[in-house]
Amino acid sequence: MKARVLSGLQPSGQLHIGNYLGAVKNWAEIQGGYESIFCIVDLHAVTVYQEPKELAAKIRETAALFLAAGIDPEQSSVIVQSSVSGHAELAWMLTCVTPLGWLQRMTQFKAKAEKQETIGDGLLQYPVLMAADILLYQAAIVPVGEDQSQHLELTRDIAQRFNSLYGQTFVVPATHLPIVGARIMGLDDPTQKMSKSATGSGHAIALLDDLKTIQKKILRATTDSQPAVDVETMGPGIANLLTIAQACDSSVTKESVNGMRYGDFKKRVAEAVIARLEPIQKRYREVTADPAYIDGILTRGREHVLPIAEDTVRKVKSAMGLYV
Ligand code: AQP
Repeated sequence: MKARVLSGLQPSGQLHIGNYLGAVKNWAEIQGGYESIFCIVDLHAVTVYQEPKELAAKIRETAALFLAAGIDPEQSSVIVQSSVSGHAELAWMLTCVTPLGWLQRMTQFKAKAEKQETIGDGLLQYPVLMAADILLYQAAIVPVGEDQSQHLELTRDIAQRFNSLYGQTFVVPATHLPIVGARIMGLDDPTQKMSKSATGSGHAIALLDDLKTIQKKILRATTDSQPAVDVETMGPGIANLLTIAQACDSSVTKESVNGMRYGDFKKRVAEAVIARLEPIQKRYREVTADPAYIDGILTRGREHVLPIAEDTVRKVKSAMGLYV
């Protein structure tokens, strides 16, 4: 039997090249070797306010982008988190075994809480829900970008704590990071992670940006004031662009760009990114031409995973002595 892989992405904001290179590209590459489940985590998205109509549309857009970026519905289940009630149900049971201090230490909570006027409880509970997403399917491997490593560590801690309190119940999952592209930085500020929620038109390359806009954003990306690439001494801006190019096109090497003038180097980066995103955008247009197709994939995914989720919830309830 194949080991199970699970990962997810929030249907909020514009999916960007960091989400793709850090997560979805990796999912597409490994999906065949595992029993793969990829989840549109809409319950996570509502930890901050989402306009309801926009959220509903984003869920389908995200599913279409998964497919366009190489997730094969014949090999993987694509699901919407809120369509399987076990995610929320298990999250409550895990909340009850999670010490508050573990959640308050999460760096993403601290960073996001700083930006909110009022901090919803959901923002604090977010990593417990993420643990539930993973443990619900007894996933062995979780491919994510580096920013999620701390949440994965917490998932392991919660699983182990539950197992030691109530007996062996959960598989303790391992993190799987991409070799190149685990942390893509903002184009406008290469010291900050590229992020959907960051504002500023020059910050991120959205997967659906038109090709001219992509080129413009890359040509305007912040760098230091050296005239040419020096791979020994390059600053964070050039290093980030090089990572993006290498993750998009494996023929881009340090040697092949060393000594290039910044203008030419940026053109090479844009070429690599456009060559990677153009077929994804074409496929996206094909996939979205038939909305019923997307809904069919999501229904099929749900039907496939539901028995797994129900089995785990039953086991957890039984282990805790709840009414089964
Ligand atoms: N900059 C990044 N580089 C590499 N990987 C990244 N990921 C996110 N940003 C980068 C990975 O994308 C997956 C899905 O992320 P998410 O939608 O759950 O939310 P996030 O991690 O919080 O991503 P964002 O884009 O920064 O969204 P906001 O601004 O809403 O918080 C994860 O595997 C993540 O590691």
